[in-house]
Amino acid sequence: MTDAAGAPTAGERMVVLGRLAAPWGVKGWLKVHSYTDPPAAILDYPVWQLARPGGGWQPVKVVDGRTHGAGRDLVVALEGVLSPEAARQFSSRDVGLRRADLPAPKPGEYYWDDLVGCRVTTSTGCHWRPGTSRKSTSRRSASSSTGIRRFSGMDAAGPRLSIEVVTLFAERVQAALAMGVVGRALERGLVRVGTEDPRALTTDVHGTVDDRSYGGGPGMVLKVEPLATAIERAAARLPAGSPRIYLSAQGRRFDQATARRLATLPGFLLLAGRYEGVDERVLDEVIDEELSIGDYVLSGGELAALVVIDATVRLMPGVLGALESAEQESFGAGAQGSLLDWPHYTRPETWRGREVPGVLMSGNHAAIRRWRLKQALGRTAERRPDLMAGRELTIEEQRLLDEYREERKT
Ligand code: 4FV
Repeated sequence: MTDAAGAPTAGERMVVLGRLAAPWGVKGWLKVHSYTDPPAAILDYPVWQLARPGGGWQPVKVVDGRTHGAGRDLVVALEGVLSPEAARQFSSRDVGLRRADLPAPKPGEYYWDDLVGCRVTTSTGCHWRPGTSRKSTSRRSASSSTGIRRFSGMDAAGPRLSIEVVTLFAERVQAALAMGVVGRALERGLVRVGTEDPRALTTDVHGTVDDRSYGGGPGMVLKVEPLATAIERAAARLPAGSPRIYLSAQGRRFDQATARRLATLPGFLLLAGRYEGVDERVLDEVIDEELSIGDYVLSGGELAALVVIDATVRLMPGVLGALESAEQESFGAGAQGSLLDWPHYTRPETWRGREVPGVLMSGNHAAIRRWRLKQALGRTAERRPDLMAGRELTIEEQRLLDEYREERKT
């Protein structure tokens, strides 16, 4: 149902086709980040519903549009939007469609939206549950042109990265993943995260997975079985050669370089321990490496697993939207390399008498780049001299660092 203005009535099932980004050009066009496959399919719908900041949707006619560069970005002209200023009010708004306006799927084909909450088993034995219906019109089936997903067998594209987490708290891990950047990547099928609960494999009435430690001492230890079986079952759902990683304080320190390495893999397994840890023979027999997120002891490996997944998935191509980028971040691979981040500011210009540094509003991009590099160098030298050790500073960097230190004196 729609109201007089053509806006969907409250409670109407909506699907999200994409998200408007920044204004583009001088005639009021906007960039749009498309979630449909192919991305240009979003232009098949002449009237979009734009999410209102306060809730609800507003219909808007699309008068023109085309793809823009590689990937999922397009540029569009919306009816009545004729200047960058007018376009700015539409930035970062979700582009939606009434579910009822989607063409009917053919037999054996489904919309994401229709699969929410289902447990999908693909021909390759992968189990997963499609997330919330934000992106329910992804078209992946080569055979159909009606924006549909065929599940008779996982199509060639499939997730770029498959992760399995062996944990006694599978639901908590899945729930914690279903939000933000990782949540969106899951929904878009860019990454798949499966879980395997060793307790589900126990045969005794108590569901025993742990026992007291040989040699005495407090606390319990996870038994070799059903843990090893759980690890091997989960590993069987991953591409061959996927590393099996145990999260523990005894592991090698997890860092951005490791996240970058994991983001290039087709798959990996994370073992989240509990109690005092796991029987060492499991590590010897079925685990490839140990990672630690820090020199402290957690009550379980789940949080560490979530840290590893978040830091890794956001580095995957296409996960961060147009407005976000991993390129310029701390510990990045880019020019900034392993420097701490520079300070960030946004509106208002003045707050409690505190000003935004003028250079950032100067529009002088060269001066802004220098200011940010100076801040990154200065803060790293102050807070993490270990990151500066062994870093060859360029003449410009050395001059900026000296400048920073001078300014700090005054
Ligand atoms: C940990 C860490 C950690 C070990 C026993 C969970 C605990 C229990 N994982 N970095 N630090 N894990 O303390 O990654 O299994």
